[in-house]
Amino acid sequence: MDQALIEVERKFIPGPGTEEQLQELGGILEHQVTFRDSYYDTPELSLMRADYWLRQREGSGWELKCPGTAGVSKPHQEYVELTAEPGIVAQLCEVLGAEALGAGGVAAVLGPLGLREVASFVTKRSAWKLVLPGADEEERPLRVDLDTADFGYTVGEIEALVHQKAEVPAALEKIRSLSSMLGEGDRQFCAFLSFIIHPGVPVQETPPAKLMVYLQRFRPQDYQCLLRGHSPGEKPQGDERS
Ligand code: V4E
Repeated sequence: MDQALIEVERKFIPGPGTEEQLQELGGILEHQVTFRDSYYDTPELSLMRADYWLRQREGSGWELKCPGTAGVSKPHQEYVELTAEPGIVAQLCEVLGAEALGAGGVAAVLGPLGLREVASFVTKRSAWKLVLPGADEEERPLRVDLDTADFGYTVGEIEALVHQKAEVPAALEKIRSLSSMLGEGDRQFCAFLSFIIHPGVPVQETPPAKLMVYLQRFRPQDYQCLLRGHSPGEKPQGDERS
């Protein structure tokens, strides 16, 4: 795996006052950008079920998010993001149990690896950076993205980038601290949960990723398979229907 930063991140539901709160806390709006993400996987969703997320982001190229050590049920997540195509291809071959493929880039291995587009949507993003009040000025800032997807879902994400695992607990503490300062989101999230959760679907501690909401809305069978950890077409355990 190529030298990569560890992303420690936590999502929240922004409220109408979130941007003002960020400003009051000394946050700086770095840029506003609009981009399309197209996600790829096998028909069995082999990547997503293993917590690998392959996408082509307009303006950035190919990206593969690989799982870190934090479990998906924790309120924060750790991922290593690969952006160099040879590293992505090598990792894809490993996860999919395929023989190493030549150096033709990601697009060239989609067909041979059975990968096709499973989701595509546009995001409008306001990207903020912020050093928490009272923190050392030299400290690496937290990043806060406020995203609105073209299918009508808004979500925020607080992210810290660290070089080593040992730095994760401190990064997490800062994320928690900012998250509670933007605390209104928790109440909104509870209301949001009661709106989206179906009976029998496990309650998540953090708001869902845009992709998960997309799959829930537009590919509900794939979404259920992902939540339940079996592949599409496979009968879920305990499901006696023929
Ligand atoms: C990691 C992940 C997904 C891929 C998209 O990641 P996300 O952080 O939502 O991307 P984005 O565009 O909002 O931010 P950026 O990458 O620009 O910083 S989709 C779902 N997950 C994780 C996940 C999971 N494994 N299981 C469940 C139930 N939810 C979420």
